[in-house]
Amino acid sequence: MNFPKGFLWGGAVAANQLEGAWLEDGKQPNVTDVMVGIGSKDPGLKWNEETGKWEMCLNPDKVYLSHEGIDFYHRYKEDLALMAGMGFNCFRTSIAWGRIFPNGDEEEPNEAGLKFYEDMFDEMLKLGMEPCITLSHYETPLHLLTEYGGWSCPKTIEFWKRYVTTVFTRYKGKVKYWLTFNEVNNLWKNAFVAAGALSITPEDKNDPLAISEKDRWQAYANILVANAWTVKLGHEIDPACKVGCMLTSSSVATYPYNCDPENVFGAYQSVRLANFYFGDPFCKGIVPGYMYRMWKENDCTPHFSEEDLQMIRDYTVDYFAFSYYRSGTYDKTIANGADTGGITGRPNPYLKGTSPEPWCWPIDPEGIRYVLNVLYDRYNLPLFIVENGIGLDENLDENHEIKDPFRVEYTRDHLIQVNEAIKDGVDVMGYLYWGPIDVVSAGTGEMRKRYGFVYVDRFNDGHGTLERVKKESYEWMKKVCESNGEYLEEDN
Ligand code: BGP
Repeated sequence: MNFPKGFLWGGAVAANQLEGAWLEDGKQPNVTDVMVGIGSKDPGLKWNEETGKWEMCLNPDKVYLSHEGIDFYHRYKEDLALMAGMGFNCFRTSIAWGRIFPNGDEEEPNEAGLKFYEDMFDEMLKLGMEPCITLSHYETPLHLLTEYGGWSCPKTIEFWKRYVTTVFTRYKGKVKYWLTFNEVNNLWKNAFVAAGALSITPEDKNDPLAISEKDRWQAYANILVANAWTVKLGHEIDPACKVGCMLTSSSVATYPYNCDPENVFGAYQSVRLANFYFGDPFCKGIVPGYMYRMWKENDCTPHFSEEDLQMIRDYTVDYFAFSYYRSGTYDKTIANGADTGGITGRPNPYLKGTSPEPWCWPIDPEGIRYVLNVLYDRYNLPLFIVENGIGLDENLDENHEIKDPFRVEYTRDHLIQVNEAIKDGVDVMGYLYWGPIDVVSAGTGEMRKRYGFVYVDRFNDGHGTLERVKKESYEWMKKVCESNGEYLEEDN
């Protein structure tokens, strides 16, 4: 195989999907705390006529599994040891911004939060795993939204600069790989979660998700500026660290459904409006013309000052990190759909799905080779796969075990295509499997959609012992990581 020496092998999770302790040690609610899953249409917010603001109002009939997660907050040493036991040399998680600045606009940070992550990163390093840390994984402090409108308000840039300066300084020398905004390119369809944006002068006081296009695209502009500041501050505070962007890039594998020129251009345009519209500013320092055209035609052009545009030009990212789960198709005759896996569209007759479940995604290993080549050709930056994995409805068998050959097949087939991309000349930094331990699903807010090489005993209704059990795939992944991928040759 062709995996370079020093290739990063590991797994990825997110604070809001596994830590739990949602209000412990000073933390205040963030965006995901008021949602059962990021796809839910009714966040736990209600308009208060008295104060003239949105306020948290959770639905008593719903189970917010993320509030307890898998109790990683108290069990992370045990869990990180399980991860290192697979030969991981890298582990990705996020810092919950609301543990460091609970409401987001405080002058001083919360020491308990800073200490928690310092101990966690030290534990990773002790176990031989490089921390790869996401600064915001859908975890914008809720107060920034209800008080200011979140990212649609330029004040949030200043709060963000204070947050990243604090963590870059505190974790200098510990964290080499930083990621800015997880899958921020979901902004086009989910500004509330992806961009932490909320209208504080709502037209519809019954729908917190209703946001004007003007506010949506001003959030986009503010995030581009904040991303540039993150690169600048990261390099000034810790010259040894690398700052990358993180986009969902299943959408790059959007295939024209047939050779109708309108489907060919339509598929290409779909990729630009779902992925490159962030990749181009983050990696090339330009706000693309196809965005100005779209804004003009819809009368929602955001404001960029000359300083903003200069920052965006001067401070582009060091690498491009992305998630890949599946491909999609574009057919002009039907509307484009999307979920946490990426763009949907008409089902691809050449691909089979993961499972009969509603979250059944088509399996397309060649798609990851395609995405790696397209992104490398466009941006010529090191590429880091920081999410790829398969969610399955699994349960312990009578021997208290889980045999998961499907997960081995999915992961092997994708890694073999990553190897093909490396042979194509693509500079691939590493592969982090999404959900190496069962976590709360982002899209559906379920425990039932299990990704892990390690099972966690918790169920959708919230009950469970939280016991950890290695699945059969655990030993397979250990062989792959410890052999720097060579095992894939024997095992194929
Ligand atoms: C991505 C998120 C992750 C993860 C993944 C799988 O969008 O970055 O948080 O959840 O999707 O999606 P799901 O959990 O919905 O299966």
